[in-house]
Amino acid sequence: MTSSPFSYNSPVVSIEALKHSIAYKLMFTVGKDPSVANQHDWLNATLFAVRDRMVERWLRSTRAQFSQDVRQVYYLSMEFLVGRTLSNALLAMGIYDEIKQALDEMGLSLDELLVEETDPGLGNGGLGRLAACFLDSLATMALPGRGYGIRYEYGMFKQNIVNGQQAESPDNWLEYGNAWEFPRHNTRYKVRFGGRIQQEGNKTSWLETEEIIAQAYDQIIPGFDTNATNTLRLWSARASNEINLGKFNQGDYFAAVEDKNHSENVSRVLYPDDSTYSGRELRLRQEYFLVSATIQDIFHRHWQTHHTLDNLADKIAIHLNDTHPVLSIPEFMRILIDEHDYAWEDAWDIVVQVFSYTNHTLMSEALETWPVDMLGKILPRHLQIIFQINDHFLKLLQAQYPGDNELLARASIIDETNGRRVRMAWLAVIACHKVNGVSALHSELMVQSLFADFAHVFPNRFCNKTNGVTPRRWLALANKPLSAVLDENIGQMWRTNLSQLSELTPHIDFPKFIADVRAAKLENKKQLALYIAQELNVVLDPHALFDVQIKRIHEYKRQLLNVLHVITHYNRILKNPDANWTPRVKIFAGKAASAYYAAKQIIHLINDVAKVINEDPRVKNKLKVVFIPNYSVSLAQLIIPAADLSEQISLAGTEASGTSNMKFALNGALTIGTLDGANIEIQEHVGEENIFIFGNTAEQVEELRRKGYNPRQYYEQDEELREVLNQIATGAFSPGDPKRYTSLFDSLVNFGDHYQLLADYRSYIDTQDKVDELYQDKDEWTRRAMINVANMGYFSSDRTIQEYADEIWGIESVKL
Ligand code: 26V
Repeated sequence: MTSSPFSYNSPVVSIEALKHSIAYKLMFTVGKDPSVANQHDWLNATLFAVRDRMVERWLRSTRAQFSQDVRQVYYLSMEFLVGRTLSNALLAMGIYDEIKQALDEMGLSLDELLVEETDPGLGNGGLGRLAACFLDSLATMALPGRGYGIRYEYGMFKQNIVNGQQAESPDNWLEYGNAWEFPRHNTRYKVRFGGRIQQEGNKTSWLETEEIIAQAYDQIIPGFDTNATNTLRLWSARASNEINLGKFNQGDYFAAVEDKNHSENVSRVLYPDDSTYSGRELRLRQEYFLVSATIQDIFHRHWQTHHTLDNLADKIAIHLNDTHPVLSIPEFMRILIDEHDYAWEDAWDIVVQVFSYTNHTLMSEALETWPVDMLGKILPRHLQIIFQINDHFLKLLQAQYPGDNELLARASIIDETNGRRVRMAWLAVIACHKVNGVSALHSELMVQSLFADFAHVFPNRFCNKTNGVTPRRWLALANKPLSAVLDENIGQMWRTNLSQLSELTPHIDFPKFIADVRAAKLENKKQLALYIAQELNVVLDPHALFDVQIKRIHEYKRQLLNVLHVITHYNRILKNPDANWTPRVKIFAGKAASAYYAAKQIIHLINDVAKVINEDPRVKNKLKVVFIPNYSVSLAQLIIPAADLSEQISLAGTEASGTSNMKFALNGALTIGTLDGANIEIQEHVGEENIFIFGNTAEQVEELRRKGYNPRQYYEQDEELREVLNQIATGAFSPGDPKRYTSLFDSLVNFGDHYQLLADYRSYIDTQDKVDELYQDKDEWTRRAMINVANMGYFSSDRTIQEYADEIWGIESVKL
């Protein structure tokens, strides 16, 4: 055992014992003879061997949580994007090198096995990945918490690029089984839908419902360098009647199993659209399915230890990851009132103390509202409770602001102006004791715009919790070359205390340090170049500037602005081919929601532009453009450490926080970005000189909108911009289909340019010129990148979670 303050305790494990357990698992759990086992079998054998060791910690942790009877947080989320698990588990348990050696001695390669593991895509993007970083931090800090979500049978669709366009195919991620999950055949709850309500005196009953069974599947979330672990519990739908016996006996087998399929559809597939809220009935059923199973489970657990529900508020905190699980509020009320005879006010008191909610977007298209009729049909009792909550709240409001009927209409949970819909965010704000945004700017805008009325009524309710990312996955695991350099200079403890990165500061002046960091970056770039050569058949110069924008494709994120820069740069190279160009590689990745036409057009354009530029012999290695298909957590782990430049160019006021901005800076990329989301706080931490900020501020964006923004004016006045837009409009990049991008051109020049690309274009281009110039001085570039790294400590999700624990949930670490 080591006890140095600069390194972690490493467990004593024998390589022989590891080899033995892997071979044992291959035979007795996978059921294969070593002579015929394939890579996947060996992966599973390794994984089971590792899992066994995690289980010991898991049982100990769970026992400690129970016996210490501490307050618990339950994190409810429709999405968890946990990424691949094996490598993270090895790192958490401190046996990475040992397993590598054991496999090596068995003639196997850990690196090859690791990429065999399926990356579960149970989320869309930022919100789901944040949930996964939070689970990692909770476990690492021994905070008692559990994640609850849905075990979708199909995750986020797979993206292929066919003739430059996105094509989607289903992600059957469970096809070859999932060795990490523990099916809990005895942890099942009935989830009911439909039916009617019956009132008898004070007693309300919900009758004649249809039923589905929710079955639990557990996954261990290991903490890093600790015995503490937590649990992620995902629900899967089972039919309550396996087969319809009536129909079966009539000989109609298919009709008999049809109902079963229908019920099980509830957990079939993740909704892959995070830009527009769809209002589909199946989505509402999914949300209630998560909520109902979870709240029943929480009550069940609580009852087992306390035999009363009176002390719920002392013992549990429930957190809502956006409004998606907000039906847990009326569900919680329903169980207390209808099943445990609580008075309405007493139940409400508990609710307000227990629940809290995070808002992740201000964009009106993404805010959930459900038609009153639909909610009433599927969840009649819940709708009734929502009306009661609304009445209760509006009475208070009326007392406080008598006669202000407009305020009452605006603040009502029921939106009467829009065909009678239930505003889920309003319900969350009214019922939760804390509501937080995810960056300083976002939290400020949240109380100034979306929730302005509520901020007056509940001044202490709103707060900010700036997002963070886990340094275990996003630095230690993803970037081994840089981690080694950090370890050598400041020790290893940054993994659990990221502010220690500040100790790098004095090292930044040493040429050897800068050279080591540069060598690490080059190694990462070569790895990525290898992947791109193999997958896309495009050869990259690893010495070129790797300029990366990877995230969901959305108009507000402005991938199109990046494309305008690509074309501008291309035109300049053609006009002056012999100038001293900084070689650049423009890298894009991201999925577009399948029905989001404009986003799909952007993908098509990127690929069209890439084809023209990459095939133009005049450009050679000065500029390359690649679109990497099927963006995922594991691809992010490959791409981010290889980036020199991170593109964070959303229109100011639209990106709630961003989290990849943090991952890039932590991995030694410089940011080019707007003053939006967490970019602002990154700038505050790394210093203005060490980040490329451009464009209008959120205030200027608003002002421009107020005064009447006219994009055509920019088009007419900026010759270089005009040329680029004309090329797109006239088919310079789509010669076989010259009209392909006329509507895209129109949306920018003639139809208002909603995200103000043209207004920020000149400032963006000029800033990109500064990027080129700085990259010519490699040492200075690396120096600034390392100043970024040294100042990223604040953006650890450990810091974020500590703030949630102290200021929202009131939970403390378990003693182990
Ligand atoms: C909305 C919807 C609408 C209904 C259908 C399914 C669905 C799924 C997700 C969403 C919300 C998307 C919100 C989101 O992911 N926001 C991102 O959250 C990140 C973590 O806080 C933050 O860094 C990003 O800036 C923000 O866009």
